[in-house]
Order: sequence, then structure tokens, then C-alpha cells
Amino acid sequence: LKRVAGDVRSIPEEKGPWFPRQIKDLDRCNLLITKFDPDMDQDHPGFSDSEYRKRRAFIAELAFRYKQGEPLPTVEYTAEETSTWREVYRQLRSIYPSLACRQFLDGLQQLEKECGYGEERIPQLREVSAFLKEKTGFQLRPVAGLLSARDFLASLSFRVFQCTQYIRHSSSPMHSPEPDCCHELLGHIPMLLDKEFAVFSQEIGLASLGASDEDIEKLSTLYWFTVEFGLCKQNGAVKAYGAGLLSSYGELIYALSNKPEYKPFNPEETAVQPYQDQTYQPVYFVSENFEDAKIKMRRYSTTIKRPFAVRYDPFTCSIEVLDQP
Ligand code: HBI
Ligand code: FE
Repeated sequence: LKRVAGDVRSIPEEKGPWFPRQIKDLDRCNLLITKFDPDMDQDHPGFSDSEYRKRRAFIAELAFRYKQGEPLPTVEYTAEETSTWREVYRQLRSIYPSLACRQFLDGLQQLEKECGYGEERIPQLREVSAFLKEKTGFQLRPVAGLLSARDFLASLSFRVFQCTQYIRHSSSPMHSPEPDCCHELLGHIPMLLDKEFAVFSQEIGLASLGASDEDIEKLSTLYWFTVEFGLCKQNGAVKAYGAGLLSSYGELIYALSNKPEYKPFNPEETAVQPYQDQTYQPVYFVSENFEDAKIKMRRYSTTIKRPFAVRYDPFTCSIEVLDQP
């Protein structure tokens, strides 16, 4: 059922790797990376918990069956899952006011007021997606686990955010080796409510379409140090906007302490910085503001070599491919 990494699909008569042209093509962007999967990884906190693995398989199945445009599946979360969420929410919520950027706090406040966010229950993707769509045009789609960078980035071109729907193992509420609903709902969603950040996210996606494996690796690293672990300046202080930070109590505090090294965000340098997915980052990149990050990223994207240019048509939710870059 699961396909493994390394399977790059291409259409013979076309130059370069295949990419989705229409939003419904995202049904084919489902290549999973099994690196941190509880069935494959002996260090996963749920590896020896057969109940947890069964639950994960059930929720994964909902994502495998999903087709673009269908209503998003609802998961009836158990008391144990809700209690994991409560603990994560309570801990993180208490440190956000001093460590998270303004856009994140603003987004979270809207979600708490208008979209049922709180300690008491895990929000359903369906309601969150509808809310997001009204605010910035982003929508959610369920995914069974960690997706290949190519497929994950491609979906951003359509303002589609691929979201896991399971929750981390209850034995380890403060850390998850893979994305889970705490990471998506708390880390990513508040930021996707910001218009400028939504543009930034979609543009990384558009830059990735049909790019070489090498360029995908660089874009993925840029995504990592911005959308996942980015810091920005605000009123003379450094704040977090990266979802990997905003969904990890330990790393959020660490990243904004005086321990790690900071470098100014500069796409050429950031794109080749080695990164960590097992422990805290050794270095974080600080953006002046989103406007500046967006301009720098746009300039970087023009240096990616492709024999064509792409444009997103919001009326048909499709990608126009133009002859010349
Ligand atoms: N897959 N489900 C999921 N969620 C992510 O946040 C995610 C992903 N695959 C790759 C990825 N993020 C990034 O780190 C980049 O490689 C694009
Ligand atoms: Fe993420």
C-alpha cells in the first residue's frame, strides 16, 4: 500500500519530472517517507504499542482513500488522545505569548474565538480547513504521514496543506519524531491564516514544480529553516514563526535562549545548511520580516533552472505552464 521514496514519475515526452497541473492531480502526490513511521522505526515511542499502531493504520486508511474535493474525514478521538492534546496545548499555550511572533498569536486567537481551538478537544480538519479557506484560501487535505518533499511542496502551489490527522503517542506528549495533528494544528495552521505567509508558502511550492532533485533538496532545506524552524525580528526582539518550533515545547525555549547560533536568512546560504531531524537545530535563521523573506525567496527562485515558467490560475485551480521562464 505504501510506496517508497525514489520513485520519480515522469512523462516521457516532457522535460523533467512530472508535476500536478490541476488540483485533482494532488491525488497522485502521495509518496510517503517511512523514516519515522511507528511500524518501521524501532525508536518510535509507539513501536511496541500494538493498539497505537492499529489506530494509526485506521487513520492512515482515511487518508489513503481520500480524493480531492471530498469532505474531509472526521476522526472520533478517544479520551486518551484528547488528553494528550490537552497536555500539549496547555504547555505550549503558556509560552506562546512571550516567544511566538505576532502573526502566530493573532492566528491562534482567531482559531480560539471562531474555530473551536482549546484544550478540551482536538479540532477536526474539516472545520479548520473551511475556516482557513475563508481567510487565506488555503485548504487542508489528509495525509497518512511524512510525505516526500516533492509531493509536499507541490501541494503548496495549490494552497493545499497536507495534514496528518493522528496524534503522537501518549508516552511522549512533548515530542514527536514525525508530524502529527499537534504539529499541524498548533504549529502550521495559525501561520497559514496570515495572508503574507500564505503567499510565501505558495511561492515555495510553485518554485518546486518540475524542479530537479537537487533543487528540490535546496527548496526543502529552505522550507525547513523558514516554515518549520524560522525566527523573525519583531519590535527589536527575536520571535518564532516556524511550526517545528511552535509545536515543540523544548525546542521553542531552546531556540529563543542564548544557546543556539543565529544567522541572517539568506536563501543561497540557507539552502545548503545541513539540518537535523533527530534533535534540536544547531543554527537558526532570522528573517527581518516576512516581506523581506518573501522578496529574498522570490529572487532565489528565479535562479532555479527550468525550461518553462509556471503560474497559478486561481479561477480554475490549475497551473499554467509557459514556454519561457
Ligand atoms: N510531510 N506530512 C508532511 N508534513 C510536513 O510538514 C512535511 C512533509 N514532508 C516534507 C516536509 N514537511 C518538509 O520538511 C520539506 O521536506 C518540504
Ligand atoms: Fe511541518
